[in-house]
Amino acid sequence: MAVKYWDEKIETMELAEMKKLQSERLVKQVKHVWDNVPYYRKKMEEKGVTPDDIKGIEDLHKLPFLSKADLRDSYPYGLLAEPLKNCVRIQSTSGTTGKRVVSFYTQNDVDLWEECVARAITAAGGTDEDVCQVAYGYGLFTGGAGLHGGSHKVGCLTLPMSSGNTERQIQFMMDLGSTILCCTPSYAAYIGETLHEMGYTPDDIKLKAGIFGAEPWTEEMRQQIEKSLGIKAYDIYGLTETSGPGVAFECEEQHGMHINEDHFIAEIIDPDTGEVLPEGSKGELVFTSITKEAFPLLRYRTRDICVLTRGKCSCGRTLVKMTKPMGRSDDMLIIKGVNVFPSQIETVLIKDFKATPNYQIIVDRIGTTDTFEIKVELSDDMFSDTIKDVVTLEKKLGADIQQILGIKAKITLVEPKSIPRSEGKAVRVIDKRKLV
Ligand code: DLL
Repeated sequence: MAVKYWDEKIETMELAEMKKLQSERLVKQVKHVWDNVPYYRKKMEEKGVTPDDIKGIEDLHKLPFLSKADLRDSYPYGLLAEPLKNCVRIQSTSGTTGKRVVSFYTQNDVDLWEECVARAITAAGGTDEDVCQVAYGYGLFTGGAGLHGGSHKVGCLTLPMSSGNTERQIQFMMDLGSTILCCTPSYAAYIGETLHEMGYTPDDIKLKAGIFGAEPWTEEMRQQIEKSLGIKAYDIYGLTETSGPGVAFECEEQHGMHINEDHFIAEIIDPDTGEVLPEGSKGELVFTSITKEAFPLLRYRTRDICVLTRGKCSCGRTLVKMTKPMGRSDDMLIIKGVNVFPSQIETVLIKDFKATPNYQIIVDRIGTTDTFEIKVELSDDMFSDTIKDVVTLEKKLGADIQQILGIKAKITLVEPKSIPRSEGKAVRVIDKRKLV
């Protein structure tokens, strides 16, 4: 029988009790950071705060924020709170711009990270009877290591596939009877596509669930993946700075992700002013790690925009929920003065046009004018040799995008399979303006 929770006591804890636990851990953590991280201590001193001022979570707002710029300034060891001899692992971002984010772990940090991921796998219906295929990239990226560790913790038979070699993924999936697939949603869509191309249907595989994250994906994309693989697709969220995947996870309700609040205190702030916003407001997500030993970031600005909601979920968990990130406060596109979130475009493409989730948004600037092009890959069904059909479809798509965004985009329909597939995070946006 499926087990409902990995850690029932924590996952269903009453709010008052959770706040008490968070307060105790926060007080301890602030002292740990003050004593061991001169970089953050200086920031606290500049703000006139000492550990004595932090008596519980009600004082959290007094602490200074940390941002990616701080991580860059203190790269690589400046925010480390433990002697190197106590650290057993690093993981890092795939960052293509600036310096990479490097996160450090003690053995205890690794254990707690795996606990968080184990909760996510359990919430997706995973038990020690499952065969869990991990197709996130292994190596420095936290996806492979995180899901791998969580899968072991749950006791699943773990297939450390890493990403890539899609036909072999499918072969293993069939031969070994994988029941859970973990990878980025774009890679899951590609695996689904390849499965069908190889002449199989979901009936030929045993998959029942997928745990997908690391990049934005829409409800429409969820439905497509669920259909092509015959599974329930669950979202998982996290970032290298806070260990990796498993900061938040979806449950059977598939409506928002529960945050592992006993390890991470979440706040929503106004990204422009830094003011803490009331529950239910849309704003930038900020995390404070209250149990990490080696790399305990306090009030770290994620740049992810979302909404937090509290209230008992139908799954019985009381952990606060975050919506899917709705974009980022730093890379939301502003095209011709209009704020554009790639997810809005994806919704039109998939929901209204049943297009494949393969598209690219290309933004450029000629003189002082922004150009905005969306390349959309046709599915085999939509593909037509008649120029007239293609033009009609381009026009219709263009009109719908304009209605949603308020600005015009040049729509270019391209042949099936002509947009490069991703085995990791998909590259959806090419903003050439940044290169100038
Ligand atoms: O992507 C960790 C991860 C691995 C999460 C596997 C889930 C599964 P980073 O490479 O540091 O870490 O990227 C973190 O990715 O700030 C979000 O903007 C984005 N992100 C992560 N999960 C989701 C998600 C990993 N479920 C950044 N939905 C974060 C939307 C996500 N965006």
